[in-house]
Amino acid sequence: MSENIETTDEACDSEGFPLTTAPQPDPAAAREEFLKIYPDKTRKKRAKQLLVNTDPAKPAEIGANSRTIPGIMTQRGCTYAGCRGVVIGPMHDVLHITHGPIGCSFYSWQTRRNLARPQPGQINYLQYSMTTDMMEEEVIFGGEKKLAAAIREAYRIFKPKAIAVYATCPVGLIGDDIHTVCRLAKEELGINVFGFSCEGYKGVSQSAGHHIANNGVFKHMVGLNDTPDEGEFRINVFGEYNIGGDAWEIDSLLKKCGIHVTATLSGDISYEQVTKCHTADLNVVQCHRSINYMAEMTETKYGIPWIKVNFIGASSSTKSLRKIARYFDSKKLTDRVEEVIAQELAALRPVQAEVKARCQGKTAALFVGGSRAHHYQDLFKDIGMTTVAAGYEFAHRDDYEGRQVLPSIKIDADSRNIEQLEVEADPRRFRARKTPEQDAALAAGGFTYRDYEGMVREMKKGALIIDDISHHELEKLIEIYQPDVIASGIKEKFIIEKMGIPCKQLHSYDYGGPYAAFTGAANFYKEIDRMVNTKVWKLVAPPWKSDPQIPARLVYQPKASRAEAEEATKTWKATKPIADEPNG
Ligand code: CFM
Repeated sequence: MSENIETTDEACDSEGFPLTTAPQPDPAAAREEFLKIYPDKTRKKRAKQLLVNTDPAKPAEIGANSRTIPGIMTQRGCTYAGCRGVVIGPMHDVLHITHGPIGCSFYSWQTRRNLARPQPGQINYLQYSMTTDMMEEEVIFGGEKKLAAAIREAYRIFKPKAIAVYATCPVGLIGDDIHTVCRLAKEELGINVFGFSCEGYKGVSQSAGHHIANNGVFKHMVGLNDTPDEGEFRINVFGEYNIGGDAWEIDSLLKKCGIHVTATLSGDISYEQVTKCHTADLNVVQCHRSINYMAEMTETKYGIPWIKVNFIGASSSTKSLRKIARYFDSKKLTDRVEEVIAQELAALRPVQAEVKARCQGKTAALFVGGSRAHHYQDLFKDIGMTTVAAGYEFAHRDDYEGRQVLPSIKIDADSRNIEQLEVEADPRRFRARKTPEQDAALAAGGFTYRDYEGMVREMKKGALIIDDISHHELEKLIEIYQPDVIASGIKEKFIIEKMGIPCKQLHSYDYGGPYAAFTGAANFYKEIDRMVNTKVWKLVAPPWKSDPQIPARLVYQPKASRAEAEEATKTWKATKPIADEPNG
């Protein structure tokens, strides 16, 4: 049985990618064009992060997870964002307190759209944004007392089961000992209180925050409750954060198949569910980047194996369901999974066919986070669109090239900065989920564990792979490639749209979604159809198109001498402010 929803398609090239309607530029020449503006040192570094996919079967080494060069406009966020905002933030009945100035807390307050629908009797703190609101006085004299008071106050008002405290940049700089404050609060209040040293500067991006969060959740929450859920085929869905309700789609799909989700980490999850996730029998990993640490640690300590899945796109969801069924090796489950796949595809096919007729041959470029730039390519492929360029903001080499490169990744000072927990098998609770014979039988049937192959192998030959793309490169990409849609985030969105290309935000989904599973796929198809087939973007005329003076004033002069630069500033001051220009 085929895993693809379209098996034969004459509109595809020899690699199976949809043929593009418009002829595509030479990628090597485009790459040169992107790089040529940079000074030598910068160009050398960016060249390692900007590659042409010359041989998808043998991905070239990419300079991922390295520091962004100052002066380059990056898409990245900070370590605090990766810890508080991404991995732990969605836990809806853990009370999150940011120890820091007010802005860190404000900007991590619900901007990510990880939705929660607490069960009866559960509480949802996600609407709240709690902070110690550090001021000058605390930065000078220390903020530990204020933090202890904030924990007490929060406890008095809310009586939560658990409080998590997050350190921001100034906390690390002045050396507040949040862990001792948390330990004392835990003793005093009799609830679980723990801290995260996730200062924004701790790593090169939010990726460091994921690792810190995984460590903390593993140390302070996982394993506290040994009572397993009832239900057969118990799994955890790791690396799914319920953006726009995605986890709910995945949950209900799995439920239809008879698969029980003990915990989704951490989309719409309660404290209680996290504490018992070690009782499940399989971990399925959706976002490898943000949670591979947890998958590895729970396997070592408790014996739960993990597999990579992807519930984004119809073909990928189909493959993932079949893989889970193969693992459990139950005829009942396999039959049920096939029934569900057939039903879901029957409902989806008419939508897919209708949209595909209008989108076939169009192109997309994706620059998002550490997993979606890969996963969403399948959704575009479902509707006949090809990804001509893609990159992650902060992923590591394994997310591009596959986990087989892990042993060859050099640990630099920035990575060494993040604690690597020493984990051992739990003498009492480690339980191998399969016998060696069962594992051998699975392997003989082609089943693989811990099997993330990375993004590059699944991309078209000649596609551009761009890590931590800069605004300059993005603008050049638009000029040269003119993709029909770009999927990225809010920081790029309006630049892209001003250049006449629709932008689909893949972080918060622009208030759309869900896009996961078959039901979500239908939403995505329709959304992309609407975006790439509207004429509105082509009708947008930026002012510089009708006023030739504007580009002359704004153009960047990299080789200008000091005197020339000063002269240019005078001219700038002498001209009228842009706001007064007639709007072309
Ligand atoms: Fe994983 Fe995510 Fe992503 Fe991510 Fe993120 Fe996100 Fe993302 Mo924004 S955990 S790596 S740190 S799939 S918030 S839900 S969309 S950058 S691609």
